[in-house]
Amino acid sequence: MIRYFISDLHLSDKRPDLIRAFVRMTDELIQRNEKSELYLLGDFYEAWIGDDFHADWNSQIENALSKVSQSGIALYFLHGNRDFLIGNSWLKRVGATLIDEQTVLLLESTPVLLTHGDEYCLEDTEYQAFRKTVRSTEWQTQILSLPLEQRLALAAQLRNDSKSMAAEKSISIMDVTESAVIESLNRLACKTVIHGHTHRPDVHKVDQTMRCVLGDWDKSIWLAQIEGGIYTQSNASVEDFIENGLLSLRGVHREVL
Ligand code: OKV
Ligand code: MN
Repeated sequence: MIRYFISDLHLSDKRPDLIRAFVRMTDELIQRNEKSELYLLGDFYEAWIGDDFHADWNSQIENALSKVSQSGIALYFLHGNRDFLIGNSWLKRVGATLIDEQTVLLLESTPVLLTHGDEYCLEDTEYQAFRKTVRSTEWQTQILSLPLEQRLALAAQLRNDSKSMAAEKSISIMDVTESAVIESLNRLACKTVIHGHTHRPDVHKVDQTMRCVLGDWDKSIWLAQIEGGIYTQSNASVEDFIENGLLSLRGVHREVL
């Protein structure tokens, strides 16, 4: 069994190259014909404004995901801070199963925590307040009742706000508070966490715990996998990947769980 993990693809009409790379990746994972699972750990889209949104660029993505689930690869999704409005219609369309914001995955007998990771960015109190609002069902119900055009405009507005705010914030404020992650791991009796969000791909070993941070798709694409108790994280430039696919991936971390 191979389990694949990706996050922070930020797919949108602005990045047809990333869409091509993603479609190529799914095609190759299907061709491999192994028993496998694919985990989408948040911010799969740049901004999801509701399952009633339809566009050609997104049909390609949904078709690719449908083929994955129909091929027998179990597909799992958890919400990020940009695609928290993904709902049951989308999940059904692509054949994905929604998993909790914090999910403990049992690998043989090793528990591994899966999460997007933004809930651990505690130094950014302004962000945590914003998060609390947009993750509330009241706010989401209200937003989803707006016409699509208004939701598009609101998402663009919020993205601009975020860009100007991020420019004023220090680099460290936008990273996770490591002690909070470790606390979570202890509470959930896990020694390993896989998360994204921070765009700082790495593997951190602290206090006998391992924090595997997935990479964001921008200049390069990233894929992590766990097979036979080994965690491997690899990347390739977008151009290389579109040209040569999985063969172009270079490992940057290989760790025993
Ligand atoms: C992060 C903050 C924006 C603070 C909006 C649907 C909706 C997604 C969104 C787009 C912008 C969040 C998700 C971001 C942090 C902000 C503004 C203030 C205080 C919609 C889907 F509702 F409009 F339809 N957004 N982003 N802020 O850029 O990540 O931290 S964001
Ligand atoms: Mn994120």
